[in-house]
Amino acid sequence: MTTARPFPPAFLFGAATAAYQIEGAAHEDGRTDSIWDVFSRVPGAVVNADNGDVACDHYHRYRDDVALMKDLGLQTYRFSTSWARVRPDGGPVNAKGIDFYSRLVDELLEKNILPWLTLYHWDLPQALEDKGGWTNRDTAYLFNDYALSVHDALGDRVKNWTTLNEPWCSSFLSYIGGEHAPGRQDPAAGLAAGHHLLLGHGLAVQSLRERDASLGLGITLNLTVADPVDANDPGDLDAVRRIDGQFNRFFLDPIFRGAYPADLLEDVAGLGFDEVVQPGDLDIISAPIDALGVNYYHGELVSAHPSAQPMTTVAPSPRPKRSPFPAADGVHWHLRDLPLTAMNWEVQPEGLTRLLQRVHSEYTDPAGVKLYVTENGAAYDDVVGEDGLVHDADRTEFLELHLSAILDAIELGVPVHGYFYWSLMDNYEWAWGYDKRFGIVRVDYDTLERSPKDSARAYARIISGRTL
Ligand code: IFM
Repeated sequence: MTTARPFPPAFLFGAATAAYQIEGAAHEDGRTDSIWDVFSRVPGAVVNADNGDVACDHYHRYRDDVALMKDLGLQTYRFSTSWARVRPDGGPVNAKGIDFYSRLVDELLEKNILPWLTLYHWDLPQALEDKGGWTNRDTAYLFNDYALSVHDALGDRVKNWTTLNEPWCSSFLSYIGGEHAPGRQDPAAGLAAGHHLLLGHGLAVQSLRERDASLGLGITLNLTVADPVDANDPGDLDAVRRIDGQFNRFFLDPIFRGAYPADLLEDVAGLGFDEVVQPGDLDIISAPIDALGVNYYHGELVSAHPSAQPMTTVAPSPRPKRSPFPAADGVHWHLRDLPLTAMNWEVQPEGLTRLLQRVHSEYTDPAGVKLYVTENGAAYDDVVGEDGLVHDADRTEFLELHLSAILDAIELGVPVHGYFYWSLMDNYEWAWGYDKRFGIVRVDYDTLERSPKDSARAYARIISGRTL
């Protein structure tokens, strides 16, 4: 008989979404194009040429969605605000746009659900991209202005603020890999974007802190755990170093240590990065934070040598797996003998335990920063049964395995403070359009009807029992 494993009394259970992926209402109440509206119209950029014009229509259905969260027993809800809705074209504040978030927050609080707000989940106003986007240093300062205007309206009710979601994606994947908006393919631009995103983060942390010392401020990173195919092969170890460098240390080191890693700077020498980083920037970027959000989906098994087996590829996009980072040419991904999700991502829960241990000991513990898992989830090819419901045993197992991996980390002395399943509902999965379903709630894209899957019921039981 296995004994039930309790979660710590203050552990928060939640679910996450992002503005462009669920809101729809892309042309309503003054909202103007973001880079995703424009990128999704580029032929071939997105599977089925899908876009977020309607998405899950959360903009009009948010009350029902919050009621659903309440039914599931969620304690917290992680969502993002859309810059293009709040400050269309990056210009003055749009009262109707910000009012939507104000109503959403009221609804959450009324249902006793803690709002966990992310300011930037990849939807830069296109008008700012036209001026260089994140390659333009000014964008960092405009991000700070935008953060303050969201705080003007919601600061009395929202206490947990995340500046950026996964800046690896909004810099390297977007400006070097070309796989996400704005679809550029320029290594120097990607590095500049990465730095300016971090600068915007630091500026916003400083000014929000100055406004209200009681806020919980943080950032969410998509971190990974990289392992070598052969731990005795120097080439494989170097592949690990480079992958760890671009996903983890490029972001963690400036935030927690006020410096970019020396080995990465060497790797990218000649790309003008030293001119991008201005004196004083790293002091801003390393402004103390309260919370680090870790998004974990899978780890990486890497080598300097191609895999002997034909690879199904562990692809973060509809294109073959390769690293957008300039210093990662020649890194090869290998697959372990692990189950795959519909994204072809390996199900590797123990990687989450190791990642949390490492981040805790090297970064968050010394800085006194709280650690949360702000995203983790799986896409599967859901089937609607004759009863009209989705019996997604695979997703339930994924959820339980990863919650168990978090409990393992907690038992090993890593204080993890909460978990947000990605995602509350099926939604617009970027370059995959609506093809990949991560939700614990099914969305019928014809009727926009929501129906909780078995995994939602399983999560609700875990939350109410606070044990696994
Ligand atoms: O859907 C995305 C989300 O926007 C950011 N993190 C990963 C998720 C799944 O790919």
